[in-house]
Amino acid sequence: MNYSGGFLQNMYVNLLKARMLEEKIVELYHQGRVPGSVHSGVGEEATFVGGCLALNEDDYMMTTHRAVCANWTKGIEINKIFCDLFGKKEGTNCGKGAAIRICSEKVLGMSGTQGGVFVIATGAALSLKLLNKKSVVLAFFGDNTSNRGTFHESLNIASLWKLPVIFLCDNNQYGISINIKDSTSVENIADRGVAYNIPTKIVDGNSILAVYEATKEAVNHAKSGNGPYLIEAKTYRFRGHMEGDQRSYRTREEESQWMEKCPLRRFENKLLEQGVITDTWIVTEKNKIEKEIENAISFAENSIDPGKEDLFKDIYA
Ligand SMILES: Cc1ncc(C[n+]2csc(CCOP(=O)(O)OP(=O)(O)O)c2C)c(N)n1
Ligand SMILES: [Mg+2]
Repeated sequence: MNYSGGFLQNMYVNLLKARMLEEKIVELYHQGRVPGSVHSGVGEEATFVGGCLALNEDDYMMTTHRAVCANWTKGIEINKIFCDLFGKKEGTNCGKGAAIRICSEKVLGMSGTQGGVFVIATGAALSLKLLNKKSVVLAFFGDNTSNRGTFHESLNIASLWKLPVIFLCDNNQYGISINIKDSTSVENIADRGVAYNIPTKIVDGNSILAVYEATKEAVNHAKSGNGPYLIEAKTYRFRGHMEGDQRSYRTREEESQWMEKCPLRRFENKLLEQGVITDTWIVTEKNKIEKEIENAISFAENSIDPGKEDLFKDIYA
């Protein structure tokens, strides 16, 4: 497909923002400034950002513990993202849910138990259908989470009822320390869609354009009333399952082979070759993003913690 220079520049800026945010979170964690744990998405940004950019403003998204950057792409203010990361009252979850419960009207967050995403996203898609709304729900999930029963139940009912939900798997090859080959009965997560009569697509998860185009196709499919779609984006997490993980279950060679396919570097080189961006332009954009991130960090670090009075607020019972 042919895209305008402006479109590609915007896509690049979103990808760069995602990388800089993910790297900053890791840096802050190792300085002891992020309470709780960090599951870095460095290396997988093309999947998260590419999927998100294929949505319209009125579409919904559900993230994973590794897709913090997608919240920024989907329009949540960076100040609020850092407030959530630091457990501050002005966060989207009032400082009570850390990174995994960042949410907005259009971001339905994630479920702390792996696999909750499928049922929540399918339920949200059911309500969209009943309310006759033309929006879709994009649900990100990890490869190993497709081994949960909720995946199978949700794909079945979503297909039967033709619900507007897109299941987008970031297949980073691992579930904590287990390689997918040792945990999963199929070679491709996408193969599982066949059992539920759901169209599928496997894409290079380190190519932002490939993920964007597949998700656009899935969005059009769902919005035309044809029901769900399953996309598998093959990618890799550059860091451990969580910060502190020594990665003794895989080799440094395997890691460097994947780092050669860095999604940011690849897209950047392509756009430089095409003359869509220049080195000076990149430096200017990086400086702008760096400032935006630093301002958000100081905003969040100077914000107040939730009080005792907030403890029982926003609880559904
Ligand atoms: C029901 C449930 N079981 C186990 C866990 C612990 N857990 C957190 S992340 C994770 C790995 C998930 O792997 P994958 O879906 O591939 O996502 P990735 O971490 O690779 O992004 C597990 C087992 C959990 N949160 N919920
Ligand atoms: Mg995984």
